[in-house]
Amino acid sequence: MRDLRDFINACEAQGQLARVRAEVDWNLELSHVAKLNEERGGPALLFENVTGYGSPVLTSACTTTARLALIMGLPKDSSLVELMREWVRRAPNKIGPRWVETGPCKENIDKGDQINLLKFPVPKIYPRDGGRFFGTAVYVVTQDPDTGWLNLGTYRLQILDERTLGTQFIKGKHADLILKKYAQRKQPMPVAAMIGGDPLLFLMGAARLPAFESEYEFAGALRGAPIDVVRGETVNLPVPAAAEIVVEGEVDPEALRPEGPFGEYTGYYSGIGTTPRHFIKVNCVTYRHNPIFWSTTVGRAVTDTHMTMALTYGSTLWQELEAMRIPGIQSVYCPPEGAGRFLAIISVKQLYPGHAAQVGTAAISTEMGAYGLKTVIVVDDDIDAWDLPRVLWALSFRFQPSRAEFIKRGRSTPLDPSLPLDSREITSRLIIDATIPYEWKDKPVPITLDEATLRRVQARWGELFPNGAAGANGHEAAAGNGHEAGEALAPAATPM
Ligand SMILES: Cc1cc2nc3c(=O)[nH]c(=O)nc-3n(C[C@H](O)[C@H](O)[C@H](O)COP(=O)(O)O)c2cc1C
Ligand SMILES: [Mn+2]
Repeated sequence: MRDLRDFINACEAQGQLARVRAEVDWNLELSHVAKLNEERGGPALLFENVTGYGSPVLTSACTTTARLALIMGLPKDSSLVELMREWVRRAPNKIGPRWVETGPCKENIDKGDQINLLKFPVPKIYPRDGGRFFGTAVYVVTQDPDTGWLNLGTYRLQILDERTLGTQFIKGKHADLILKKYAQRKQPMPVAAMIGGDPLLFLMGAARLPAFESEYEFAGALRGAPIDVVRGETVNLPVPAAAEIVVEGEVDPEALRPEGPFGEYTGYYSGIGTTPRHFIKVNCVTYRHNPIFWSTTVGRAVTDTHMTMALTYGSTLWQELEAMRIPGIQSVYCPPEGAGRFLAIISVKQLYPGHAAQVGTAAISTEMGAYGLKTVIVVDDDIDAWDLPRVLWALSFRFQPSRAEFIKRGRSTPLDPSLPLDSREITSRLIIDATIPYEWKDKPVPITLDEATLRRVQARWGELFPNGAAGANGHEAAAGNGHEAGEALAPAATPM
């Protein structure tokens, strides 16, 4: 899969794409169709007839695990955790981008008076949004002027006028760190913002890789092949050759313009009215013929932003725990309902006293966890991190509030609606150790089924329930009784 068109074709071949041929207005109507579609777990949508425009809009690309699997080149019935496990497995083998002479992103080159961001069918998503957001499924490349570190980050971009994009580089995000370096030098920061290309690049933009790591190299690791890049026309930055649209420009570190508001993935606005923020002065736009404009929806869970972040934030948390060489991590799950970032569940096979506590404190000190992660739940290895009924079971019967760790101060996000609007820089955190303490000599005695009786009962299932009333092989009967997960369930779930 090299570009967005390959992805669209692959979705279509799997029956995971709907073409909307009827006319739809970019002003609210398109986003509302997408949002309702996403709430029903519907397909990716390609709007082919947007009022006043000749080129299409793609939405809902990442709303389901099946389509995230497609992007990662994995079977469509993979679970989110399987995608994350594979992400962590592929992560170490970084492959840098490959420079090529030219590519389809150069099919059209607009400079000077030709530049007009409103040439593209940019949706307005919610009524109270401050305008039309060019950048949602976008990724922005910047480069550290001292070290050459190339960063890709997904930051929303609002159309302020035909040649200006408002930005929101939240403090400490990598574009913000790099912009500070340009501020010291009193120079504008060159940037390029891309839509399209390998859809993995959007996931990379949203991934919480540590500073000084290049998302381009990481994309190479996940894809198992280099990303082909060409040089920008007016910026000395690599841009994906197969991108649909590339916006090149510069950010003046001293200049601000009103930006926002924007309906966020928390289901709330993160501020009242506009906020003065940095902006991109656009110097060149290059794009393919019939460029596909890719947009995400946001708002209350679950949208493709939530699914994207559940995969990318969860994977980077898991990967960083592995990089710390903490043994015994079985699985990590950051539920999409929490946008993959406010709540993390980690399953660990404990090997020594305090191991579960180490996992909890490590999680909140990773690049991902140190930013806004509020609650960590650590469970034993007999519970899968994504198995929420079992996690609730552990919270009820293994967790003891006096063993929770309360941390008063940590880096927060301005998006968190649980904090007052004027003080969202610092958050508290809670680490819930819902494991059975390793050092306990006398551990709670689990109830187990009798193996021989279990097998006999399973063999008689058809005779006991000739109408199939209680499930095919007794699985449901065993699953409902709350026995020790690994022990009772495994044999019952085995097909006879
Ligand atoms: C659709 C979408 C929109 C986002 N908008 C912003 C934004 O406006 N500002 C921001 O700082 N982060 C935003 N994020 C989160 C960042 O993409 C994420 O934190 C990423 O790690 C940033 O890249 P960096 O770590 O290289 O700075 C957004 C994520 C998604 C998926
Ligand atoms: Mn980064």
